[in-house]
Amino acid sequence: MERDKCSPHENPDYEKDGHEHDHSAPPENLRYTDQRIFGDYASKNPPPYVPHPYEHACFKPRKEDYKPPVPCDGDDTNGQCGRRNQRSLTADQRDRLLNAFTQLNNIAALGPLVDIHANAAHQMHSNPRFLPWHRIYLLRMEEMLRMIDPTVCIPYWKSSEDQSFPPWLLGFTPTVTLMTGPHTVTRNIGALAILPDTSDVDTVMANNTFNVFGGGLEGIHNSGHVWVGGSMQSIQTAPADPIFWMHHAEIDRLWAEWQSANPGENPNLAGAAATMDPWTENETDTRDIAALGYTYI
Ligand SMILES: [Cu+2]
Repeated sequence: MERDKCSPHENPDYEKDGHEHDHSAPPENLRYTDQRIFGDYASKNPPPYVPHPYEHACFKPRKEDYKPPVPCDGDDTNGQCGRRNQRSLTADQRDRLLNAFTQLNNIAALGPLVDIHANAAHQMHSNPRFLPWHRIYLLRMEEMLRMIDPTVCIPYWKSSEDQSFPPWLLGFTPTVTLMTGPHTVTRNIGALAILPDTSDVDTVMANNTFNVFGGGLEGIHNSGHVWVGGSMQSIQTAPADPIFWMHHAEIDRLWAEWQSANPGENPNLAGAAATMDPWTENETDTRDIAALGYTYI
């Protein structure tokens, strides 16, 4: 696949050829064993004991200090994970999200998930795998967050409307241990790109074939990555910043909205390219977010 690494901008083109897909084995991940989350990366030779997130979170507060979970506060999500606009989160919901994120990082479960995104073998960018692959990726992250705190769902950052970085995240710059070593999140907000606005999003949403829509939405997504800058600008480090997950939830939300308006328009993927490696889901498994267990509020 020929790509000009020097060009400062690029509009993804899903019609171009050259996204043939093979399943070469990813490097084995010796740090974590949960095959459901880490797919082929999970260690085949697990160390004698690896704490499960549930077991790890087993300190219990005194009865009078216990804060009960708040799974349903008026929204009827039919038992589904209700992903909310980050702007509407309560202080408690923000705390719970950042706490779960921090705990995942502390038990060394976050770094390996970031490392999956660093492996271009999964061909999850600049082709029709982009949306379905990241849908599963977010779901795996959400499953892990919910092992720590079952009230947490990934919020979305509607950047086309909120043209600013969520202020409550500005001071949160975790250090995540990656394959390449520790990485502390940095940002360079607004320095290198303009953040697409609602008219840009509307233009993309108006396309009615998957390839034109998908390429357009990925382009909007790319600009958001560069607008945040720093860690978010690099494919190897972006998921270490919690804004990555909220940015992708917004992209996923837009796709879900587009799917409802364009039934039957799906990514054209077959054979190995249709498997969302390192996980086992097929493209067809990614079409219905309700079946995957979440909804956008
Ligand atoms: Cu990505």
